[in-house]
Amino acid sequence: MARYACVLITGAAGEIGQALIRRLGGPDAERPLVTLDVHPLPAELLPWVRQHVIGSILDTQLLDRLVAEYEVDRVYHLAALLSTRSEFSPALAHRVNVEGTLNLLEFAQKQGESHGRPVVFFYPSSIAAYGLPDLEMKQRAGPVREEEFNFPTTMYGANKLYCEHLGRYYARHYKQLSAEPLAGRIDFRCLRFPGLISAETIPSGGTSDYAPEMIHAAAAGRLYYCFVRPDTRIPFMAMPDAVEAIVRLMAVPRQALTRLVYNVRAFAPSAGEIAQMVREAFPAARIVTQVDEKRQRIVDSWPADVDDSAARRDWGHAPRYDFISAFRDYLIPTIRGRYA
Ligand code: AKB
Repeated sequence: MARYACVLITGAAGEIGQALIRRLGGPDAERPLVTLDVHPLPAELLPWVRQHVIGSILDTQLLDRLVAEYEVDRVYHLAALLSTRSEFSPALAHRVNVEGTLNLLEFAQKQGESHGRPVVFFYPSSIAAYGLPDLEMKQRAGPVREEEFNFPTTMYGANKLYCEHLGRYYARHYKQLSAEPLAGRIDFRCLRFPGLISAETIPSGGTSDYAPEMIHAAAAGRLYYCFVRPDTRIPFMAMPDAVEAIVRLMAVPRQALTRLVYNVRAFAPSAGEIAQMVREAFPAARIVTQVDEKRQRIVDSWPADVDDSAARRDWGHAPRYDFISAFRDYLIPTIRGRYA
């Protein structure tokens, strides 16, 4: 069977997946995209990919078939259950988020061995990997560096932090006692994303979802019950900047990277400031605070902001959108078109 050098994207039907396909796929794509998800891709994305496989990252036979069929030299492993969803089904979350990632790392290792060079592996971690002990510390901590407060309070956060370590193991120490020479270790690269806001898609199952949900509800003329207090603050980033960050990180020569895991962020408004911005854009917006104590506790454990200076220094992370321009130049015009 023909083998193509290509890119594998898991979780391709999710928010980041769809945005990444539009950026990496299509007729001018450097490498064809093979995508994998338990859900079908939206029909308009099918021309952008070589093949969309409907299946699970837990299906190792399926992954073995992909190893045999394709020469994958880049993996974007996006599939995961997000933080709120994971709290309802922690054991399932562990299977999907941890065993699934282990399966993909094994897949990438086998691919690298069979074609004699390391597969470049992108893994999206999250601010959920942090856990601050209380609100006072959240206010005092300032922008948090990668190695600080690594005490997640959610299954999802624990999964993300552990999978960062798994990535480090596969990149630096895999089978260190084995006598057989290794053809190449995985080139593991990871971003700790803040909350992401897309104008094109609506997230599901996350705890940072109050921001995108508020905006999409206002544009659609729907009442929105915001599940966190107005003073709640975490970092965010517009989806095009998240995709740009992934593309930049993946393009940089390995020697330029001083770490495996990088914080990224663009702005850090409170929920009240987001609501204010939404009301200015959509004067008829109806936003009512109805705190969900459990989800509030999760967001309260996440940092009010993160320090992304390593990403800026090492590979030029430079988000195009700040809080105001994200609304003015990206969210409002695109979302207006969507609900017109
Ligand atoms: C979530 O809320 O679970 C995600 C995240 C912050 O990683 N959006």
